[in-house]
Amino acid sequence: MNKTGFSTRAIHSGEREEETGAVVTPIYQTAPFKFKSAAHAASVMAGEEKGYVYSRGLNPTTEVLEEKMADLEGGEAALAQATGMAAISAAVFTSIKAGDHVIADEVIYGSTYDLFVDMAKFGVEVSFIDTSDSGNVEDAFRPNTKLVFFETPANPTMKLTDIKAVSEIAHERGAEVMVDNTYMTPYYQQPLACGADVVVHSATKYLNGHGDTLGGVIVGTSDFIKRARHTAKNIGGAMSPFSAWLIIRGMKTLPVRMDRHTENAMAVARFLQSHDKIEKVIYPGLPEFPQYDLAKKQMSGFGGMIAFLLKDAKDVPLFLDSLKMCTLAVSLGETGTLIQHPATMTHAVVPRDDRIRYGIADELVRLSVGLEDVEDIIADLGQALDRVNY
Ligand code: LCS
Repeated sequence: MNKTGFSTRAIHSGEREEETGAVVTPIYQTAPFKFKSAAHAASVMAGEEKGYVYSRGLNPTTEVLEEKMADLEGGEAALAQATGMAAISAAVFTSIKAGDHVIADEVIYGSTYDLFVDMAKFGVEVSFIDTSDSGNVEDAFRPNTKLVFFETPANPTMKLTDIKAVSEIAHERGAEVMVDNTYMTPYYQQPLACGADVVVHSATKYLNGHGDTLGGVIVGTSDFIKRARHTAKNIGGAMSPFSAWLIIRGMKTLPVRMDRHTENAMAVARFLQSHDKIEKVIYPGLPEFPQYDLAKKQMSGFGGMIAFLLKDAKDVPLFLDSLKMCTLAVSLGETGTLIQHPATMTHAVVPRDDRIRYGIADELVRLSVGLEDVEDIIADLGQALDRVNY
């Protein structure tokens, strides 16, 4: 299916001819699978032939999602996990060992940041730096650096990292590059084609798109995914077949949803930009975005995430509490517009001084622009901003 278009592949890749003629991938809601014989069991367990054994390791429904994601990201193989964090932990534990050094961007999702902070107790050193400046990446390298990890755009500040430039620096020095592609999805950005080695996702977000399940995916070479599957099987964070089924269903409409998210976000960004109570709007689709040229080079669309700063942090609670339709909730990438305050919500785990230094200001609000009529999103934001007085 590789030569067909992205939308076609989002629908058809990985899908199988079912014996029953089922057109939609069935949910194989089973923990174990029956062996044909003792000899068959021994051969499958020894890895001499492929077979399903136990859904913590491999499940036919989840496998359809894995093959679809591998194809869409342009990787050799993929592994689905119960959550984005399960996928990121399994991928990181596959990549590194005690004594290694990791370079991580300082602006990443709060739990990912926390995971890297925790790595110290396993004898792994992590340097949090600003990877948007490739020079910083070069400077942070040590002889034992094995992994460079970043999100682009970064949650929540929208800062971009040049995947190609950082991959070249890392590869010259023998390190792997892992990119969290949750914000863009493979529809808008394919990190492997830019030189990265591994892609991770929270499938909870745009891939599923409907906010009704958690999920995570790792994409990479067959060798990396084989090793990750081994690690992940022992950690135990397998994706449930029902979650896989929901995410497969969501992904069939990924391109149409992403295009509408982008169209709505562009209009909302322009509205916020023109509003006198807003200090600054950060959206990669605006020509004023500091890395607009990199955005156009590395992404084929700008997505549905916007960050903006109110003029005064003390007005954030009143603004959020005044919204009538936009939902005050963490998470992102679903049908309805979600709004949250990173300083007190998704990034509350980052110590305040570090957080401010990283640009995650107290005034910063994160908006996941949904698929509602854009006039209604703008009207709701407008009436809430009217309640804020300076
Ligand atoms: N990567 C990114 C970029 C994320 O935004 C998240 C979750 C994860 C990984 C982890 O995925 P999960 O385990 O939740 O599936 N981001 C969230 C957020 O911004 N608000 O709530 C969750």
